[in-house]
Amino acid sequence: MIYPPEILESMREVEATRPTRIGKTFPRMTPEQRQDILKNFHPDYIDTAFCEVKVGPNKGGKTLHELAAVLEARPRIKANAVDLSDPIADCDVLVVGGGGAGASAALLAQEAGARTILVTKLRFGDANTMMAQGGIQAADKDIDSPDRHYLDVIGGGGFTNDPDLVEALVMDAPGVIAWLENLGCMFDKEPDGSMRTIHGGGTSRKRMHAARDYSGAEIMRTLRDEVRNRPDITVTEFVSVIELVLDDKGHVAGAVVQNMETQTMGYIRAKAVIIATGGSGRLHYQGFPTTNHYGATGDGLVMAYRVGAPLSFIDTMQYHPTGAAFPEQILGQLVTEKVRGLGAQVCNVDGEQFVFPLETRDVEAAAFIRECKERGKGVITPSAQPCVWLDSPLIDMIHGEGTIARGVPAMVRQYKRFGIDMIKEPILVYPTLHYQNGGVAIKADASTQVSGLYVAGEAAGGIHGRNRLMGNSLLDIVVFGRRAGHAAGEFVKSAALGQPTLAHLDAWNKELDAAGVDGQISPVLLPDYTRHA
Ligand code: MEZ
Repeated sequence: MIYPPEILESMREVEATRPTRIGKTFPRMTPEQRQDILKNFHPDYIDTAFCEVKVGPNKGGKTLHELAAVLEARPRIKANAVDLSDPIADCDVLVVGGGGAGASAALLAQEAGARTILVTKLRFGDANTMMAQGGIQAADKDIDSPDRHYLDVIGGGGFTNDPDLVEALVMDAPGVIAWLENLGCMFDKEPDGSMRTIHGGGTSRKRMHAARDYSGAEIMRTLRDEVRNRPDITVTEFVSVIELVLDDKGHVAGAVVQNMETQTMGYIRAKAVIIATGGSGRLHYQGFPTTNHYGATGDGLVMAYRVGAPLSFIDTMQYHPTGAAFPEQILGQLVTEKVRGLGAQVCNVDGEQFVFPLETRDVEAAAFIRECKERGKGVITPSAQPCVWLDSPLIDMIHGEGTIARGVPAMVRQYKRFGIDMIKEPILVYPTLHYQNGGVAIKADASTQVSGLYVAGEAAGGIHGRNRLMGNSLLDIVVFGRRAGHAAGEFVKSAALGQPTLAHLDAWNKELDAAGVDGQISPVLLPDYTRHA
């Protein structure tokens, strides 16, 4: 028990109301209430956080200042910096990124017969995939169907999603679960051997499949083992892609890579490139802490944008309602939605419920912000962080002793390190930057407007519209990773490369000059947390 006295006082209120709250969940909002709370309290609606894009395919559109800064930035290299006549490696398909989307893409590209190289700027598996806890959605039970899943995804996305992408997502989902299981992924099962599934925010059926609360790590382990077991896929770690190379006809022709340790650069020639570089939480939009891994700096968006690929939904980010708010050492880290899926309620400083625990993430996060900022009913931590209670002890009271320990063991351990026993004590949470809703615009085969360029996973945009539901990210990385790998593998069978060139960098610099933009340098590669005087 490490809560300071003023917080303990509020915790006693939560304990006092707990018996009266069992079986009495706060009602869901009406569609009108949802719209209202989003417009007034969701960070996506803070006008001053956004600006107009000045250059590139999205010119005239709107994005967050932090993303504009990296999109409208100068390249790391000049067009003549690398000898493109002497590649350091040659392949059919180059996969950029070592998370679940990249691994899935590499597997399918290899199965299509493509000579495949996967490069990743950190270790293979250092990715947001690894950080995803609560589960992966798939309508693979009799009580459910892909069309129900489809409606949930579209409703969760505010009816803005690209319908073709959603169709691909939900139709492939049952097959993806079977594929992963076949590769050795250990999903939670009921005693009769059937899949154990629970609800997530915005789901109309229990279709969240999990591996305890380390679902992403289990999926990543499975995919990484499979890639490693196929010797004809080359995996190179600690090598970042810093620019895409085109040929003289405008097709993608590989990439310039940089060794993260020695800084030496080289050209990898490829007939197709799959960007699977993940999200950009480490840009800390609007000053939010993040659940994202250390390398989530939006590099793929930057490089695809520079070769002319339009981006979609770059004016919306996902703030996961339950980021850890206390203790300070874990500020912003993920407290999985599974905790609410198992029955934990959300309470204010007086121990009162104020929101249905499984509203869609955008609405749930906005409700937390309203409770703290407008109603003044948040708890304030010693570091002045407003937050609300997540009443985790309810779970064992509803489902029986041992449910929390079995369901979210990693989370229990995380809090125990700081002297908090979430089985017996509630925990403090506040929205944290979790997911990049948008990204490079793709078609259902993960292709883009640039010939030979494919994008999968969090770097792609359109699947989730303006808000993603829990468990659809672990799903989309595999669905679109597989689709990208397959499509790129087929594409390269008839692709013929022309002369490789980086001339687009000169054109890009001229466009920046003409727009009067003298930006920073990107891709960022790694966040800079050093203090500058
Ligand atoms: O899909 C996600 O973002 C996810 C599984 C997160 C979580 O709350 O566990």
